[in-house]
Amino acid sequence: MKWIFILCLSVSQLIAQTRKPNILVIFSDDHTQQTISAYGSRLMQTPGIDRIAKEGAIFRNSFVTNSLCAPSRAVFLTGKYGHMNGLIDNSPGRRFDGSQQQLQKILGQNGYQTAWIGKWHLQTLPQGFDFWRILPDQGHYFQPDFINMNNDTTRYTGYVSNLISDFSLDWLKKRDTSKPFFLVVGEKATHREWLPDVRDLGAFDDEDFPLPRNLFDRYEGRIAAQKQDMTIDKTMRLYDDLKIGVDYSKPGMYGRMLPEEKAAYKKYYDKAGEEYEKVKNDSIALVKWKFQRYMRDYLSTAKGMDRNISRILDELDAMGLKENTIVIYTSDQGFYMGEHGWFDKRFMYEESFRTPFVIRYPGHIRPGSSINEMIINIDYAPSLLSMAGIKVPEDMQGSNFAPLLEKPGSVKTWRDVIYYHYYEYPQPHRVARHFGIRTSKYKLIRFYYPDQAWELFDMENDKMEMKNLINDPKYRRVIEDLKTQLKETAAHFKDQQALTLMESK
Ligand code: SGN
Ligand code: CA
Repeated sequence: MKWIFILCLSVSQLIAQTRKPNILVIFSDDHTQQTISAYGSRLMQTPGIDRIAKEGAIFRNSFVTNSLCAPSRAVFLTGKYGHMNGLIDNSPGRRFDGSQQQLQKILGQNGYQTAWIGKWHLQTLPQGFDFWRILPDQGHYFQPDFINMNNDTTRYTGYVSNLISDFSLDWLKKRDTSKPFFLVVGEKATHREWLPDVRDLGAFDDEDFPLPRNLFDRYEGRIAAQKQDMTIDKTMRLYDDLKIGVDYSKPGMYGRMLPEEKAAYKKYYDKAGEEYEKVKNDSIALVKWKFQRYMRDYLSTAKGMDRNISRILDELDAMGLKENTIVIYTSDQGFYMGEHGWFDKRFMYEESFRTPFVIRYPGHIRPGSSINEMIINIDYAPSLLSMAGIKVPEDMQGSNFAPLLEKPGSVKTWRDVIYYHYYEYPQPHRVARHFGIRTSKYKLIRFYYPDQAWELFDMENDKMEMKNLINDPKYRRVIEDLKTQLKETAAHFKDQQALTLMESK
């Protein structure tokens, strides 16, 4: 196994020491690579995100440590796995310890002005930012409340993606221009229940989306997949998710809409309700119909967010900030768009294990760069610190990926194993606890609660992860070797719980 040793200062670090770059991170929620045209998606066009990739770089193999919202945000800010930063799941009562070392605090100590605006989800209030305005918990799409720094909660009129951009641009315009900035724009889109902006309703009505080949997966040989509760068929809700039969006079997410928004929604989804009546007694037709509706809502929500990303880029460039600003678009994790019959995330299978990551830094990253090395969200904090010429604390667990950007293909010592650990069980989707590794060729997963099970996938020949090879004698040597690597990797990242579990069996 190879680990990375960067001994000398890179070019970007030397430059950063003279003039520190601004850093703008657009951090969305549940927005997955399969729906982004820069990643080859044919489902929709995402010109805003694609522009960052075109003018900078796209990481084709970008992963998370734990495919869940709050844990992912904690990883971003600390550069550490959940078992080290203390936040392993979203469960009520689990609170992020904001007093610990975090990216924004280190940047602040090095002259940066820092802000987080939008979805936050870490339960405790942000610490170490000069400014924040956050959605409480998951937040709402229409007329959302935001918590302000004086701890008051205010309801704002508007659609969440537009408001988050308004607040972010406003902060940028009013910031102290004598300092470099670090701004995180925390998007709520594309989180469940996928409520599009009114102007995007019907944007995909002419499309007939291709069904994923494993939409009707029967989960043979994969016990955790058999027992989950996140299918389009059984888990997706008619009222809340598919917007059928909605009573707009009731309080809640629909009740927050303005009268004209309610009218537009009612008109649009009444038509969907008529379609539902035609398919509701045919179980196969019903799943296919729900899949199409889910795609339309999710992609329409993504469309509104992507338009806002274009808007933020336009304004940033118009403010003369293009040259000296690192712009990143990423999400807290990926998502299932019907693959395995699912929505949601959590599993170490590709669709939710991956997350988009594109980065622009004119003059430092060659436009149109495409990076194949495997990065993981523990890398974000150390990489940003390095690019800003700031020493990376030794206890951060990620690696600096800046050298990959300077001369794509020239770094010979990058990691060849990605480590994952997911904890949240049983609520809300009954996905068993598991940890594992992925190499370029294989994925080994150990499920440990409530059931004990191992899974092995050949990632070159079974990209959809349908065939668990763990009991195939042909792979005995491969499995032994991967188990050794899994132990070494868990030890490297100090995951004592995983090590103990492997010792017990
Ligand atoms: C809510 C959703 C779940 C989702 C979690 C976590 N249910 O509980 O479907 O998995 O959030 O999402 S909902 O009925 O409230 O929509 S995360 O992105 O915050 O991790
Ligand atoms: Ca999320």
